[in-house]
Amino acid sequence: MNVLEKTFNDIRQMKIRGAGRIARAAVKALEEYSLTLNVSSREEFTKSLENAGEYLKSSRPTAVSLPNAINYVISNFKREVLMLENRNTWIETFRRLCEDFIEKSINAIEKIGVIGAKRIRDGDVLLTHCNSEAALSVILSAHRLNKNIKVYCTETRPKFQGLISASMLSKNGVDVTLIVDSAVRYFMNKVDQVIVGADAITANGAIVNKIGTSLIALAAKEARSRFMVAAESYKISPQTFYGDLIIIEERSKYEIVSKDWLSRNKNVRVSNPAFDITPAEYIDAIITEVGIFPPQGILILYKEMYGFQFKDVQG
Ligand code: RUB
Repeated sequence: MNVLEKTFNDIRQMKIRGAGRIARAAVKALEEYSLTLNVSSREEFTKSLENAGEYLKSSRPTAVSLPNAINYVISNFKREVLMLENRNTWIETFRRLCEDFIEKSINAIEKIGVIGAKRIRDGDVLLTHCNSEAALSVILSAHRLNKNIKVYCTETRPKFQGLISASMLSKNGVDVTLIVDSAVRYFMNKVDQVIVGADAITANGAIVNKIGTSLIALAAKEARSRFMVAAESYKISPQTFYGDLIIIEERSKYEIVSKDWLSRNKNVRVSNPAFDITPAEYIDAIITEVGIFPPQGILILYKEMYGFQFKDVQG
């Protein structure tokens, strides 16, 4: 199995998971793959990277960080490679672009922590869902500033990523309580702020995150608790401005029930969407590496950072 197949399988089987980690793993795989390419023309080299990129993009459909990261390194490469004559310089340029993306995306998580921690007050009770590096960065950064915080972690059925968060926070000395997903409303009156990550941010400021997030947002709104999202700017999907929808991944029913149970209950249909959509009106703010934005301002941020140009839509 080559590096592309291994990374594809690891992402699909969720050995590598979480939107940021998926993006970095895919870029690293592309970088390693580029070193193995034995081609003599720029065009062939670029085409091979594009094909490999499309293959990796198809590993999981929802996290926009994955296509955005791949498009970012390949489109920058295509711009730079026009000036380069020999194979070694193409490889070196692509390697630099990949490493640059990986470094920037790790720094972004740090920065989100620094910025987001300012919004957490001493004595705050927080709630987080699933396992998001960006959300945990905010919580841990507040903890390091000696803010006295308590955190509820949902277990996050069916894959229990909440246990990873609870364990990580607790190992870092944070006061953590693990709860089942359906207990969220029961505890919400005690919660000052919910903080979650995102797999995608749409042009109208909605976020796509682990299934159950939108229900938590609903409970937070009812209880007047703040609902904060921590996400790197490369999770914004400009394509949603033109009407494209984020595809919600449907995962195996066997993540929920055993084969044995299903064989005894043949008429029961099982549905297992992995993500849901929280509309902008349920979100107080989106914490990014460059600052805190109201969800409705997200396209302006994207335009400013990535030079997004409105294009003419062809029929
Ligand atoms: C993970 C999940 C995370 C986001 C953000 O889902 O929904 O909240 O990916 O994570 P899964 P991060 O476990 O199915 O990949 O902030 O680490 O990018």
